[in-house]
Amino acid sequence: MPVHDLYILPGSYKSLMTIMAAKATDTKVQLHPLAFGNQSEEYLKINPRGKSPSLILADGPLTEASAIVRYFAKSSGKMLGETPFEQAKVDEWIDHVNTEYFPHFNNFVYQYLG
Ligand SMILES: N[C@@H](CCC(=O)N[C@@H](CS)C(=O)NCC(=O)O)C(=O)O
Repeated sequence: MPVHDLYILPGSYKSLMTIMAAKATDTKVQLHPLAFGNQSEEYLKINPRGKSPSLILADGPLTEASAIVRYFAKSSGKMLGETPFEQAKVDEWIDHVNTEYFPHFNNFVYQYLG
């Protein structure tokens, strides 16, 4: 089983969800912690937006935490749901967290981080 390089920002919930999904799907990842802001030219080739997480695959880099989580589920066949309804329920929760929870969480966190 290949080991994928996963670039993360330690403590970030977007990175954390990919680490949890890797563990839940028994996907092997090698973590590469990044610092906040001002990423290297080398990293900007992986993710030109300079954000994390980013996953390195044989076909190229994959960014966006939800896409990475879905990739782990699809490539392992785990956590996907078996019926179309179960699969839609998985999407329902991912979409719910992305649209209803994370935006408010950001507002809350950035108030304190400045
Ligand atoms: N749309 C991206 C957003 C990723 C994102 O905003 N990552 C933040 C951490 S939660 C980051 O890398 N911040 C560092 C920076 O802005 O320099 C995703 O869902 O993966």
